[in-house]
Amino acid sequence: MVYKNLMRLKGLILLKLVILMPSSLFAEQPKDWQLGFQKSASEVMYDIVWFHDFMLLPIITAITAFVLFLVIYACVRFRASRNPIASKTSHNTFIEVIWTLVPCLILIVMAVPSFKVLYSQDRIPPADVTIKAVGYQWYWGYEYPDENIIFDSYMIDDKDLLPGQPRLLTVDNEIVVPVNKVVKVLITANDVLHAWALPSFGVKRDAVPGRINETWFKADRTGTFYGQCSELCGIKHAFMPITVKVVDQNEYEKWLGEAKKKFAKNKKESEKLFKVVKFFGDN
Ligand SMILES: [Cu+2]
Repeated sequence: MVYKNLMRLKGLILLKLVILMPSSLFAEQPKDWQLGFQKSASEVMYDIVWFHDFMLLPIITAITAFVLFLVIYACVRFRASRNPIASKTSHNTFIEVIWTLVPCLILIVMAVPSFKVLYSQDRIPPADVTIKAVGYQWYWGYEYPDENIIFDSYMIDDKDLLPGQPRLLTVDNEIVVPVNKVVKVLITANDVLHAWALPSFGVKRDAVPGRINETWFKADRTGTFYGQCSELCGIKHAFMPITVKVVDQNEYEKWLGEAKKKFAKNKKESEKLFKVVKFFGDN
C-alpha cells in the first residue's frame, strides 16, 4: 500500500515536472524554491551577481566562521571550571589597533568594486531607445517620446490568463525593446511613490511624483522579462507588474509600426482629455 502510494506520488511529481518544465525553464521570472538572483540578462546584472557571489559571500562566510570560532574558543578555553580566577585585563593596545584596522581594510576592499558597479548603473551610455515609465495607482503608463507612442499597461486577471502566462506578472500591453541596444528609462509617478524594477537587468529606481529618475539597461538576449513595482504604493501594489519583451531589431521595427497606429500619442491624450471633460460635464 505504502509502496503503491509512493509510486503514485512519484508519477505525480514526474507529471508535474514535465508540465512545468517548459515554462519555468525559459521564463525570466522568479521560480519556486529559487535561491539567489534571477538569471542575468544585462552586463550590470552580471556585475552585481559577480560582486555578490565572489566578493560579499566569501567575506561574509569568512567573518561568520571566524566569529563562531572565537565564541566557541572563548567558551571552552575560559570556562569556569578551567579558569576559576578571572583575568582582570581590560586593555590591549595591539589587539585594539588590529580590530579597528582589519574591518576598515575589509570595507575598503569591498568599496572599490561596489562603487564601480554603482557608477556603471549611474552613467547612462548614449541611448538607442528612450522609454518613459509613469507609475499610477495601480498600473504603469509607458511612453516612447521619440516615437510618439503612449499606452497603459495593466495586469491580466487570473481568470483571463492564457496557458503559459505567469500569474501576477502578465500585462495587457508590454514594453517592447530591441536586443543589444541601450534602453534609457525615465521614471516618474503621477500619484504616490512607486518603483520600476527589473531583476534580470539589475534595474530598480524609485518613481517619484514631480521628479524624473533615470536608469538604463542593455538586454543581451531576447525573451520576456518580468518585474514588479518595488515601493509599497497602496492596496494594489502587488498587482502592477512590469513586463518587458526583448526582441531583435526587425521585430522591434515591426512592432513600432503597429504601435504607432495603435498607441498614437495624440489619440490617447485626446481620449484622456475627453474623459476629463466628460467627468466635469457629468458632475
Ligand atoms: Cu506601485
